[in-house]
Amino acid sequence: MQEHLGRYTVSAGDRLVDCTISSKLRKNLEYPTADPSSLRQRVIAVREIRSVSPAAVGDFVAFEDTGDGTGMIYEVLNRRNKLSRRAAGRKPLEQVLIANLDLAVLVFSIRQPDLLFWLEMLDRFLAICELEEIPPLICLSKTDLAEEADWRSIASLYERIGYRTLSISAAHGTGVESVREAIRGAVSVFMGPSGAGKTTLLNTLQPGLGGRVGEVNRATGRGRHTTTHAELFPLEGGGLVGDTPGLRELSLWNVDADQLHYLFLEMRPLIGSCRFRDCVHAQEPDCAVKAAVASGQIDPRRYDSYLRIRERP
Ligand SMILES: Nc1nc2c(ncn2[C@@H]2O[C@H](COP(=O)(O)OP(=O)(O)OP(=O)(O)O)[C@@H](O)[C@H]2O)c(=O)[nH]1
Ligand SMILES: [Mg+2]
Ligand SMILES: [Zn+2]
Repeated sequence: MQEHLGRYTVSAGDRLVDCTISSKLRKNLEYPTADPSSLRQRVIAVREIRSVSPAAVGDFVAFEDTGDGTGMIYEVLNRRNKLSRRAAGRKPLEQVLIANLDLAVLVFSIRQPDLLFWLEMLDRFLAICELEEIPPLICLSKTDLAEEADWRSIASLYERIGYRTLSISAAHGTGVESVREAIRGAVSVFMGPSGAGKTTLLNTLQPGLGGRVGEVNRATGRGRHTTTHAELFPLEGGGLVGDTPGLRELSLWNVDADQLHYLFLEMRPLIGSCRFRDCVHAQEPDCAVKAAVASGQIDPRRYDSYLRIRERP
C-alpha cells in the first residue's frame, strides 16, 4: 500500500525544520500530554494538503529535533480553533485546513468567477467561522470588473447581518489598505473559490506573500487551482498570513443539522419563537424564521443556503 507521508515545515525560533510525523500520531488522534521540556512551535507549511493528516498549518507541535534541519513531530497541541471540512472521498474524514486562526479572510470575486455561484460557499465558511469562533472578514474582490450596483446589495446584506465586508480590487489597488490593516499582527488565512484573487491580493499586500497567480479560464470563468498548498508567511509589521488553494466545495464537518440555525447569525434571535420548540424552520407551521423570510427581515438566499446546508452539510 502506498502512503503519502506529509512533510511539515516547522518554524522554531529563527530556524525552519523539515519534519515528518510520528507513525503514532498518524494512527492515533489522541495525543499524549506534552513533555514540558519539548519545543512548542507552529507548523507553517503542509506540503501534501490532500492527505488527511493529524497536523495542520497553524498547529503548535512538539517535535524531536535531530539538529540537522530535520525532525519528527510527536505531538499536536490543543487547537484554539480550526477551519476544517469533510475530506473528499467516501470515508468521513476530517481535513483541517488551518488551525489557531485570529481571522479568516474570505475572498470572493464579484466577476470571474461570478459571486452569485459561490454565495452558498461563503455562507458555509461563515457557518464554520461561527462554530469555531473565528472572526471572518469578507472581501468582495475584482470590483474593477463590475458596477457598484452589482455587488452593493450583497455587501450590505452581509454587513446588516454583522459581518465586516470590504470591496477591493487588487488590480486598481482599491481597498487593499483596509485589508492590510485588518490582518496586521494577526494570524490569518485567505480562503475562497479558485480564481477569486487570493494570491494576487496577497502579492499586492506584500510582494512574495502569495505564490503563483493563475489565469482564470475565460470560457468557464473558473480558476485552475494555481495555489496547491497552504503556507503561512510572516507579515511586515507583525502577524502571519496564509494563502490556500481555492476550494471547489466545502462540506461542513462536525455540524449538527439541528444546531445549524445557531450558525446563521440573523436566525439566532428568532430561535425559540417558533410554535414547535424543536423547529428546524423547514416544513413546520408557525415558524418564526420563515415568517422573517416572508417579511424580508431574513434574506431568502441566506435561508436557502441554510436549507441546503441542512440537507447536505
Ligand atoms: N480584473 C481583476 N483581475 C484580478 C484581480 N485580482 C486577481 N485577478 C486575476 O484573477 C486571476 C486569478 O487570480 P489568483 O490570485 O491566482 O486567484 P486565487 O484565488 O489565488 O486562485 P487559486 O490559487 O486557484 O485558488 C488572475 O488572472 C488574476 O490576474 C483584480 O482585482 N481585478
Ligand atoms: Mg492562489
Ligand atoms: Zn422555525
